[in-house]
Amino acid sequence: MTASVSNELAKLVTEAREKFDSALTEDELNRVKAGYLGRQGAISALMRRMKELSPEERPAFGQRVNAAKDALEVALDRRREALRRERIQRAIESERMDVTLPARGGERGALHPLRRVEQDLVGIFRRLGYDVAEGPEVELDFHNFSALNFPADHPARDMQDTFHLEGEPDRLLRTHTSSVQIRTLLANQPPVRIVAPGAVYRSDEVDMTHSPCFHQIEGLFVDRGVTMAHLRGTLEAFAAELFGRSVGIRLRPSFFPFVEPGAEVDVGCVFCDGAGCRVCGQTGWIEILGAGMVHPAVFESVGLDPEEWTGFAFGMGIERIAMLRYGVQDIRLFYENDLRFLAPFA
Ligand code: 2NM
Repeated sequence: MTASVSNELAKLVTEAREKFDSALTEDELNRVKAGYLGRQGAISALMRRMKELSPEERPAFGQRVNAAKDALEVALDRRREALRRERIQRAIESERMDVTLPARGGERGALHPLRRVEQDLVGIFRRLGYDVAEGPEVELDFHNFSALNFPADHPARDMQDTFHLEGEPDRLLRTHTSSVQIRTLLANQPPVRIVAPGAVYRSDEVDMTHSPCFHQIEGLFVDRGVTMAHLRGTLEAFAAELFGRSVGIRLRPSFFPFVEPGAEVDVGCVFCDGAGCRVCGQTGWIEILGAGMVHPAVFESVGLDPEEWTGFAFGMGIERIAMLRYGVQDIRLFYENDLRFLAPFA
């Protein structure tokens, strides 16, 4: 009896080990384990047959069964660990990815064409030695008009032309970035060389070339002994950089309250080389900016002596430059965020 039960035990251990080793998954291994080591398993069944043994034989048999159980647990653990490693290895293989591949899907963002032109213009002036200055879009009347020599009855100060803040007679949306020039002159002793890019607001009717919010970049150079010749040289250098080659410029007398003399500045048409075409309206010239020598009254309103200090200033619309550069006919396209328009700039 002892011998046959012992034999069975040995056979059982051998057979269980084989089955453990041939289990292909951790689930299968658990099922196989239950068949041997579970309550209803073969080892428990063998234990129940202990009563067939004589009392003297039982302790030794019990020990052998326990030893067999321990051996099976060890075999089980080993196989379980092997299966776990295989599972992880398979996951590593099947989920392997090349993190250096470019991302799929999604669209790449790009600078808005107005921002790109703004950055290019700022870049040109930085290389000419200018710093960039910024100021608030909601301004005081003083910075936007009074200090710039706009008389009290100037039409730009009318509600019709400028956005005023309700119930705040002194506050408005800046109509040009000249307000930043004033702030800079109030805060810094000359020499001052700055450009002020940014959004400005005018109560215009919207059409192909006008928008109530548009963008400007204005420049200011103040030092002792600054002349119109410096202005002209600066604008020639700027135009050459902007169009990538030397282009003629032309100054036509014009009026701005904050300069004297003032000028509108044209560049030789880069589309027809001055011969006359649709872009330049057959004139051979394209107007791109306004400029002039800083008015003595402006110096006085920021506490600088106009006998000591001189300067020039200029300003241009970023939309206008972008429309020329990219051949855009309608300013509204810049504000609609229609990707059919924007994507080609990316
Ligand atoms: C322009 C045209 C002419 C200008 C003048 C000043 C300041 F503050 F110095 F007086 N800032 N910007 C100026 C002069 C701007 O834009 C068409």
